[in-house]
Amino acid sequence: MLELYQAEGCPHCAKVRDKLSELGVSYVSHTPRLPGGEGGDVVNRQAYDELLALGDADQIPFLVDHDRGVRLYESDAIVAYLDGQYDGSREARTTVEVHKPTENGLRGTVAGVAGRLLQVVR
Ligand SMILES: N[C@@H](CCC(=O)N[C@@H](CS)C(=O)NCC(=O)O)C(=O)O
Repeated sequence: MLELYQAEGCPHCAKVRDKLSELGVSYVSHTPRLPGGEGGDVVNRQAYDELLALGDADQIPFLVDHDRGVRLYESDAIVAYLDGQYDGSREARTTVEVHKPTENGLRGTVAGVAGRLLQVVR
């Protein structure tokens, strides 16, 4: 199951929603807060607390892929990840490279796009 923390009016989130629609992938949407560079008003306290607990930043979009144990920020990285993992018409070409854990947790890159990969469980 995929869960997306996002907001209407956030152009980065729209890119991810568009990709999910294009691929026909179902997902659960959460709107923790309104969009905005400095962070908009919290509109769903539970979703907001989840975002902070599952991620490491108050930033949207944020994708959680429960089936693959992946948590990811950065819209371009999320789009590349979805293309690689969920486009059945293409070869799965996303490679997940996990670097050494740092004090900030696991860091990595997805499909060559700088993203922040928080967890991979295989
Ligand atoms: N580079 C990020 C930018 C995302 C972004 O700026 N999101 C805004 C909401 S529209 C946000 O969460 N800003 C708060 C922050 O970055 O701390 C992406 O492409 O996902």
